[in-house]
Amino acid sequence: MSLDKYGIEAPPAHLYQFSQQITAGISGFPAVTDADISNFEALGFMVIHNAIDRAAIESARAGLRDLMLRRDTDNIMFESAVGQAYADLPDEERLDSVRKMMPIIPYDNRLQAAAENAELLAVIERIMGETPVLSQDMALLKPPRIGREKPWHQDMAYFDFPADAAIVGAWIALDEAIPENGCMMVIPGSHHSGPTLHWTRRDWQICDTEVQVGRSVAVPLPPGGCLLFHCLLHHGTPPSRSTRRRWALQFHYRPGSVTPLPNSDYRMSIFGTDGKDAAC
Ligand SMILES: O=C(O)CCC(=O)C(=O)O
Repeated sequence: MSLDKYGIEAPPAHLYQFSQQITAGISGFPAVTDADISNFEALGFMVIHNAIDRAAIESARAGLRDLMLRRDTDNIMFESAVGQAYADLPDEERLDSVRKMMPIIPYDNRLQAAAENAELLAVIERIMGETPVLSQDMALLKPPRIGREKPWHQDMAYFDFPADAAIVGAWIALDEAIPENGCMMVIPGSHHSGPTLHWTRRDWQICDTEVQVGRSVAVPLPPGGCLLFHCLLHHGTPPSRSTRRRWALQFHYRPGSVTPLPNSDYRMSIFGTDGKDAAC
């Protein structure tokens, strides 16, 4: 158990403004067409509603709840706004104090089943053109009122793989996710620009002044909805001041032929700022 190592500094007010909300979605993974796969290549993301059914949502929620209430794991990160009392919170308060758990599937078969969803894997295989392998699994919780932002970033800036590895993220909403409680926001097509410098500021993130706010779109999702996204897509989530909880699962899959690099040297040479005469 730990506290979120990043503080609770508020982001600039304009950072999560958006020009549009993507309210439409493909209904279910089996409905994904070849045109949808081409759209993913062009836009860097795909929105699927009814990706998992009510029973699967409830099963994943129960898995997360049980895991959050365990006191014998070290995979739980609390919101820093909760303060030092985090370890002793009563159960119900604890459920609305956790920001992140990683990993999750080693602890719970229900969460493992969510990551091994055959319909999800089939769509990712079509995107990648080869067999996907799970490379990271986590739960991302946005507690009511205190859920902190996830500043704009590219997931590849966190992964030690060659920068052209076609890693795909799957973000699955277990509660309704809307702008007010911290849904995903993306910059369509931004993956085509390649790696962007990241800075340690409120997080490991793209510099606020570099975010193309005017191009950003919000991706609200109903419970059971899924956002599939390219690992170089610029994305982030705003803080929540809502009274509504926002729980989500996030899985990343790599092409089976791509192997992890032994350390972060290559990643930092691309995404890091040392020696690059850049300012933020
Ligand atoms: O769910 C969130 O708040 C942020 C998700 C995200 O973009 C990430 O962790 O990479």
